[in-house]
Amino acid sequence: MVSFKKDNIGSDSKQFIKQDMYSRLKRGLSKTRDILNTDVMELIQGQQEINEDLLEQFEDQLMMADVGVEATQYISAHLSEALHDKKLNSSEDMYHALQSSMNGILEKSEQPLNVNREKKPFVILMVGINGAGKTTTIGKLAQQFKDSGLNVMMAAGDTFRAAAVEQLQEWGRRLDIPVVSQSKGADAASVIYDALQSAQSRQVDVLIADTAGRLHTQKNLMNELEKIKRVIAKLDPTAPHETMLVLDAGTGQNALVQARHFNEAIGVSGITLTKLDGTAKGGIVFSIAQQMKLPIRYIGVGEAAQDLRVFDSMEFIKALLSH
Ligand SMILES: Nc1nc2c(ncn2[C@@H]2O[C@H](COP(=O)(O)OP(=O)(O)OP(=O)(O)O)[C@@H](O)[C@H]2O)c(=O)[nH]1
Ligand SMILES: [Mg+2]
Repeated sequence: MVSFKKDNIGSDSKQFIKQDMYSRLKRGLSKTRDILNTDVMELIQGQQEINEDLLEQFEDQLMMADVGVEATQYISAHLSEALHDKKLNSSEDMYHALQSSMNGILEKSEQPLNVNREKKPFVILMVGINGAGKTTTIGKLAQQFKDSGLNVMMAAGDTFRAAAVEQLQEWGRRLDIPVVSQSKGADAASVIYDALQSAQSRQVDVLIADTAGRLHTQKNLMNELEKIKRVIAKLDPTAPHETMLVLDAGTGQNALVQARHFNEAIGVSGITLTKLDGTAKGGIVFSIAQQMKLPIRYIGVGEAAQDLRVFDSMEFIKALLSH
């Protein structure tokens, strides 16, 4: 197993990088934070006391940020109970109660992707609807893997969209990482099969395979993903080691529908939620965590490679509540 930390830098620099990363995360979540109007402190400061009215007002804001009915109810019940037990006497109390109820929903989904180095290669298959951020996430991941010393290869399995192959090749050039491709219109399963063969013979650590965007309702295209999985398994019965569903957080509750369909059709082992920076619907993370019970591997909070972050429940909540 590999953890992606740089150990060759001093502790001051490490602290600086950590703070910089945290402020990037905070900036990325600002639209959702605005909707939640939490700064919880601000919300509370405008009121005389923490009472049922205040909690109801907050419940509305959770719904507006796409936290979803069930997750909102869970948080509200937790806060109401604390109020009833006279445990909400200050803004600090409110902050801590909120943090702990939110963490109650998210912590189980905090399961970072561990690249097993014994697999040569460890195969990651990226799936999702059109424009979710698959190819960009592949580029960002490839960069992070490479920076941590892994030997990476990419497979241009999107043979459908014009310019999809070029988009991945551009990442390959930029990062100096090989990209296995065929011409547009080729069979996606065959491209990925070739890439896996090549990665095996070169003892590559990680192979990341792109696929064309598809709607979860398009049965024939979902069958194609199944075929890709079958073909990969011929070369390595344990592969793919990760089937990563990429979801655009901006699609809000629809992301949940996508997650259900993709999971039923092909089995998803991890989720990446992209574009949290561009949306006020960041509460969808809570819905996904509560309803899907799947690992949330990464969140995307911007365009740069370092804006793809390993999902950390408490860090996410702190950035959202801006304490
Ligand atoms: N702001 C922001 N933009 C992102 C993020 N992730 C992806 N994008 C942008 O979203 C757009 C679509 O990304 P792609 O990676 O091409 O999406 P895709 O899923 O591969 O799309 P198809 O190949 O058409 O299915 C691009 O403009 C990306 O730069 C993110 O976390 N934040
Ligand atoms: Mg793409």
